This record gives sequence, C-alpha cells and structure tokens, in this order.
Amino acid sequence: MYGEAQISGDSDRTAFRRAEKKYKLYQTSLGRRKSLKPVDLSEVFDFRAILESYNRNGGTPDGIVRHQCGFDLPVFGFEDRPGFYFIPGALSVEEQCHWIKESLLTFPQPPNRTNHTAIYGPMHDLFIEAQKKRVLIEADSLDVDVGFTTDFDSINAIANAPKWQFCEEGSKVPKDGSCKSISACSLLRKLRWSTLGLQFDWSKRNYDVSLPHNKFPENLHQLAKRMAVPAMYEKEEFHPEAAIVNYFGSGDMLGGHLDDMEADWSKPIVSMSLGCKAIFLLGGNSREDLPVAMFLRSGDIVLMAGQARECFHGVPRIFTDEENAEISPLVSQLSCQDDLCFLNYIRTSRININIRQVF
Ligand SMILES: O=C(O)CCC(=O)C(=O)O
Repeated sequence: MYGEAQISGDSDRTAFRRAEKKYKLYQTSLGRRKSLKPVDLSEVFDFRAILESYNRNGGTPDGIVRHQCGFDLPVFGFEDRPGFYFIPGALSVEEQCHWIKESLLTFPQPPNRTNHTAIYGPMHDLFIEAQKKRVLIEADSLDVDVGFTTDFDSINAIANAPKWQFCEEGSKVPKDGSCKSISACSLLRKLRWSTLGLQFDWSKRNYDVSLPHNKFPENLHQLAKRMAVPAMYEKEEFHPEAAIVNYFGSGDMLGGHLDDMEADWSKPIVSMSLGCKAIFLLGGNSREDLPVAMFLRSGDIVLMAGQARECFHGVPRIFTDEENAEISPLVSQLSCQDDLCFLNYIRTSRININIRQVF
C-alpha cells in the first residue's frame, strides 16, 4: 500500500490511478537544483474554507451538505457520497500536540507492532533513541563475551536476548565491516505504521487476536467514541478496538485501498490527521470511479461509515514545505526546548490515526 512517489507502467489505467498521479509529488532535478512539478489544486475541496464561508453566510457550495446531526461541531459531507463525514478542525492545537507525542513515544512501543517489527523484532523507545543519535546493531555483531556457562537462566537469557540492540554510535562493534547496523534516526524516518489494540496482520490482511496486545488506550477510546457520533445510529455506541497509526514523510503516499477487514461496516472508521497538510482521495466501489480530492489538515477528523466503507480511498500527497504544510499553530505550541524534538519531526511529517471497531 505504501510507496514512494514513482511513475509505474500502469499508472494511469484507472480513474483512481490517474487522480493519484495528478496529485503526487514529482521532483525534477536540473543539475543540482531540485524543483517540484507544479500541481493543479483547483479541484481539491477545502473544508476549512467551506466552514469559514458557512459561518459567514450559512451556505455550502454545490454538492456539499452540512449534516444536521446535532453534533457540537459543524460536520460536512458530499451530497452523492453517503456515509462520509468531514469535521474540520475537530481537535484543538493542544489535543493535536498530545496525539503527536503519543504517536511517537507510546504507540510504537511493544507489544504494538510496527513495520520494523518483522525485521528487527520488538523495538523499544525508537523516538528517544533517535534523539540520542543511537544505532541499532545486530546483537551477534556486538563484542560481548558470554563465556561458557551451565547456568540455565543465563543460557535462556542469551537465547531470548533481543537480536538487535540500540547502542552508542561506534561502541563495541567489530571494525571488520561484518556488523549490521542502522541508525535510530533512519529507522524513525522509515517508521510507516504502528498498530494499537487488536493487532492487524498485514501479510494475512486480518486482525490476529492471538498476537499479544494492550487494551485500546482509554483516552483515545473516549475521543473516538465522541467523534464517531455523527456517523452512528441513534442509541448505538462506537467501541474502538484497534487503530492503525500511519506515519508519512515527504514523498510518501498511501495508495488507493479499501478498509474491509472489520466485521460490521455500518460502524465508522474515525480518522484523525496530525501535522503536515495532505490530499485525500475518496473514490467509489471500483477504482474506475472518479475520486473527489480534499485537503486534510492537522486537527481534521474524517468518518467513513456505511456505503463510504466500501469506497476506495488513499493519500497521494503530503505537503512538507513551509508554505503549504500549514502547521503554524503546531510550530508555536511546540516551540519550547523540551518539545523541539517533536516539532522537528512534525515539520516534515504527517501522522494519521484511524480507529476501528473490529467486531
Ligand atoms: O492517512 C489517512 O488520512 C488515511 C489512512 C487510511 O486510509 C488507512 O490507514 O486505511
């Protein structure tokens, strides 16, 4: 699903692919100068502008509806796309900062799995290790003398020791080039997803309830339950059981896909955007259906329920340049010394937390 922006042979076979191609990042190099291919954003819906105009004159553009659902924030949608709800600026800047920190410090912690787990095993404190500029080293390469022992506890400890360990750069490593290592900074840049609550098995594309997992975080549960209300039938409650946290860097995209692994599609997916602005594509049941494009900004929440659950969707573009990322409230909020590490990350990144009821 993930991919760097690249042109592939069949890239314009379907309407969805054509839209992805239209919006994704193309960098051209002229000598040493890199420039971005200009992109036509005139057809991208901007729900923040729609909200501002609604607040001024009570109207919405053709094709856009304001859902009258008694929710305490304005909720918009498309006339011809039932089940899709857009809540612009749903999260305060403080809430956004809180979830950015959680997404970097807490959510990737074992037993939650990340895209790194299959290669390196459970990995603790990646964000902190990256700030310390430490390096992940294959334990076999470390110059640790375990000696000879008949003590079964020691033998078990050695057998169960993590295969990869974070170390100071340059420490204890043989100098013969045999050592496998990767910097924590580089791993952080390559962090693509982590999973909360019930763990999603990407290879089998289903939830593997046998995998060890923590209870779904209570404060995220409460937030998602509150935000899901516009998409819920009366007297029903949303029970979040799992979430996928997506991490995007410059040039990353999330290809068109369906979220179809949950049992009950009447229940919404609650999807929160944090950090740099992105373009979201909402298509139809087939990749042949022409998708609509819209901006997603930090603090926006999208709900996809019912018919919208059966629609292809994806994120072809994030904007990491200062002018277009639109993260100035986060820049002000995260400017104290202790928060600069989060600011440095989010200046060129986007995080999406999408929360699901699985059963
Ligand atoms: O990043 C987003 O806004 C959408 C994420 C998504 O579609 C997914 O994880 O299934």
